[in-house]
Amino acid sequence: MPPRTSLTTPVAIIGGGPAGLLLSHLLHRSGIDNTVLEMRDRDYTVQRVRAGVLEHDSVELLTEEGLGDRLHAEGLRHEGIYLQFAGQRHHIDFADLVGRHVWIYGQQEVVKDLIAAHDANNTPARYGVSDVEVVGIDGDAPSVRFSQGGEDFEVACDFVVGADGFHGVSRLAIPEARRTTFERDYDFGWLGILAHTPPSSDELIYALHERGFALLSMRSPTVSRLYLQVPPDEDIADWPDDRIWDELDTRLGLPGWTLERGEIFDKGVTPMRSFVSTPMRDGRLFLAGDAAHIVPPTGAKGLNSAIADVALLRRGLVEHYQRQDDATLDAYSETQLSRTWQTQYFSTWMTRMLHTFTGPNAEFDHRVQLGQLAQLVDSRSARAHLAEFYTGLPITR
Ligand code: FAS
Ligand code: PHB
Repeated sequence: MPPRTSLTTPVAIIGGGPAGLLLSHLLHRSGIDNTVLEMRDRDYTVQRVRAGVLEHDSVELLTEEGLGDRLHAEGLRHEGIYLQFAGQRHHIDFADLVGRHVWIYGQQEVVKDLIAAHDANNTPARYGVSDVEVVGIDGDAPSVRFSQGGEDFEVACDFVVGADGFHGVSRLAIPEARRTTFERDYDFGWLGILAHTPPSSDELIYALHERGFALLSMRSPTVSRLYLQVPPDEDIADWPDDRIWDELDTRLGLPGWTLERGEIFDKGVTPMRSFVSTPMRDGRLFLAGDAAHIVPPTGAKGLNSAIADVALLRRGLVEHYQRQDDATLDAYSETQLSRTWQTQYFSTWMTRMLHTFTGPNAEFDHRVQLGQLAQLVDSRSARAHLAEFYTGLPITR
């Protein structure tokens, strides 16, 4: 067995998704060297279709950190959303209610911008790594072992950041006895499509229909992104394009309004779950993004929560290296778990309000949902509550 090649870096980051790449970028801008280890190849990390909404503060942070040019040039700034139920569509005006807004800019684009920034700074991630193993987080000299291109490596570091998503290895490096997980699965999923057709609405439409939830979103003036609530184990093969468009028409349709159809170039079914793993720090290991928490996408919080985690981590690591002050790092898990449970609350609230549920109380529950939505439309403070959460909690950075 050839010996492992030894490397050193202050911060080893596992996962080259938005959380890992953004933290790496922020640390480099703060003069803190780091290494990103990603198991997939570069192109795969770019082509994965995921989130599409960036909160107010997420856009401010990306812009401050030199990642805003294409976002502001190609992203779509939205002042609100529509809620549709009982055959009517209602606008929730974020700008009027809370003076904040959101941007529509695909997660793929955020990852492309991050990779471009890393290339420009000559700090590319290591792609195609395997057998990643986190070692020694209890002591003050942790390391990460991995293989790449047939060679075995061990990178010694001061800190390990697990940004490797829900299916990653980092979270599992925390001994089970020191880890508690909270989860909730929903008995439905989302069938999502990307289509070459101009969006049929100027802003997102969230619809509760007796046949299930539907969402009209977009990626650009020529690409629409739409979702349908379907059973969790639905087979996409059972959904030819016409059936998808017909069902979207039924759930989103209103007299005098037309849903423009177009060529569907991507479709898939995503299960719905809520998940939190505590703590988000164990010794020299910190967790960020989906590695620690998952929300149903109804509140558009997944990517934005990952951004909030790494913004605070960067601050904590800067204070550690520049001022030998560990207060922010020591409070990281508690601070972000408090924020996480608030976003879990909002994402659950939106999911419960806008999806159809089965079971003995389904009919009663559906009318309660309609009552809740009617109250939202009638009450300015209720609309402001939604607007405050949807545009995003402040990002501490
Ligand atoms: P990610 O999962 O994006 O990145 C983790 C990275 O770690 C991946 O590149 C993975 O390859 C790598 N990795 C894993 N194991 C590794 C190992 N052992 N070694 C090295 N690397 C490893 N959010 C929304 O707001 N709206 C949406 O519509 C939406 N849709 C989604 C659809 C899907 C299918 C999924 C899974 C998520 C969706 N989300 C959505 C949430 C999504 O945006 C996530 O919150 C976001 O990707 C989180 O980013 P990261 O924490 O960086 O995790
Ligand atoms: C998306 O555009 O992919 C999207 C938008 C809003 C959501 C979820 C997904 O709540």
